[in-house]
This record gives sequence, structure tokens and C-alpha cells, in this order.
Amino acid sequence: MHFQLVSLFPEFASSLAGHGVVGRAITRGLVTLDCWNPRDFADDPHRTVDDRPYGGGPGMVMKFEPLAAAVEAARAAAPRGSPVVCLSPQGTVFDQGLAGQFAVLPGLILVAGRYEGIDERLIQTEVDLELSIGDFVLSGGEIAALAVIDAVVRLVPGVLGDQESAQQDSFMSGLLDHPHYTRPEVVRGMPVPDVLLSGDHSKIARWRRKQALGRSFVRRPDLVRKIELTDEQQQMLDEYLKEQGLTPRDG
Ligand code: 4GN
Repeated sequence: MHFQLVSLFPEFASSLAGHGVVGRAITRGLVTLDCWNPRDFADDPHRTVDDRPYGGGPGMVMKFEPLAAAVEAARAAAPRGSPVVCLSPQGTVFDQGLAGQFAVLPGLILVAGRYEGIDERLIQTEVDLELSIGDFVLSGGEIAALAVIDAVVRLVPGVLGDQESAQQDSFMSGLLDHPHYTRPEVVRGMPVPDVLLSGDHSKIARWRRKQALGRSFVRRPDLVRKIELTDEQQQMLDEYLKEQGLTPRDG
């Protein structure tokens, strides 16, 4: 999969490309990440990429021409069928489902804006989709773009090892993860749950599924409402709530 990042600060991409799972995916040739700096496409001696907003007000706006030229250069380098995605608080909210849809594309062109905003005509003419990673404002689109790239790269076949992929599958069920523990067996008086020391693998698997379901129900009821619970899940959820001293579900 081929990512093109359009950004005034291409150094952000190096940090992602230089570490961990994404770094390894790039080294192994499963993923490429190229950067396009609008400043390199500005034609004036000062290489201007921003200007004052029409209508007045504070801050600056990213100019159309240098940004459009950078997006077009990125488009020319990208495989056919790579959509142009602009990171913005005004966008559709990104989730694991969208990550899965992006992961089957040949490529993705990500536009990271700066300043108070991007000239709306750039979005009208060059952008296929505005995407938000959540309801908060960042100083630039770069960190949001890196979050999207990271989530998508993890779903590219071959990027994760078998163990990591199996774990991934459990989140793909649409629920939160179960709790994790490692040595020592007691930390400041807090023991590891007995079941995890039992060696009974099917019992451990059931406990983890129950924890995942119960924590999801308590912390993110919106996630649980999205899925149809099996009879076994209904029963595990009742057990969890009882064990935690919480009121049983009604309706
Ligand atoms: C994306 C971009 C938040 C998100 C951003 C988000 C940069 N902030 N929630 N900031 O995904 C003005 C120009 C704001 C681009 C934009």
C-alpha cells in the first residue's frame, strides 16, 4: 500500500517511518510513505503558502495554488484509485471499520493542513473525503494523518505477525480489549486474577471474552449497542455485572 502525505512538515512522517510496526512494514516493502511539501510548489521568492483570510479575523489560511500543485504531484505518484483524504475536525469520524476499507485500497493521499484552515476551493476541487480522528482540534493535520496511516498499515496483510493479528481480530469484533497482566504475580498487594494462572486455556479465553464484553458495556455502551449479542454473550455480561456488583441489565 502506498501513502502520500501532503504537509508543510514532512519530518512528522519520518517519526512514524522510523519506528515500530509501521517502520518495519516500510523496510519490508509492504508499505511506502512519500511526502509532498506545498512550500516546494510555491512560485514566489518567499515561497508563500499562506495568506490573510477574506472577511478578516485572526490567523492565516493555506493558499490554494501551492497546496493544489502538491496534491496533484502526490496524485501523479500514487496508484490509480487512491483517494485524496483531508484531515479536519469537520470530517467524517474515523473508526476501525473505515481503517479496514482503506486497507484494501492501492494507496491513500493524505492532506494535512496548518494555520486556521485551508482555502475551501482546495477541498471542493481536490479532496474526495474529509476525515476526523475525533472531536478535538489539533494545530495541524499531521498527527491525525499519522494516526490514520498507523491504523491502516496494521491491517495490510503480512504487516503483523500471527500473534498480533489474532489479537487484532478480537478488537475487530467491535468491542474493547480485555485487561492484560505480566510478572510479577503480585504488584503492591494486587494479585493477578487466578484464572490467568490456571493453565486452563478455554477458561482463560472465556474470562477474557467476558472482561472485554463487560468493560465495553460499562465504558462504551454505544459499541455494545452496535452489535447483536449471542446468548453466551448475554449470559457472560450478566455474570460480569453481578461479579462487579453492578445492577443487571434490563431490556
Ligand atoms: C484534524 C485536523 C483536528 C483534526 C486538525 C481531527 C488541522 N485538527 N480531529 N487541525 O482529526 C485547520 C487546518 C485545522 C487543518 C486543520
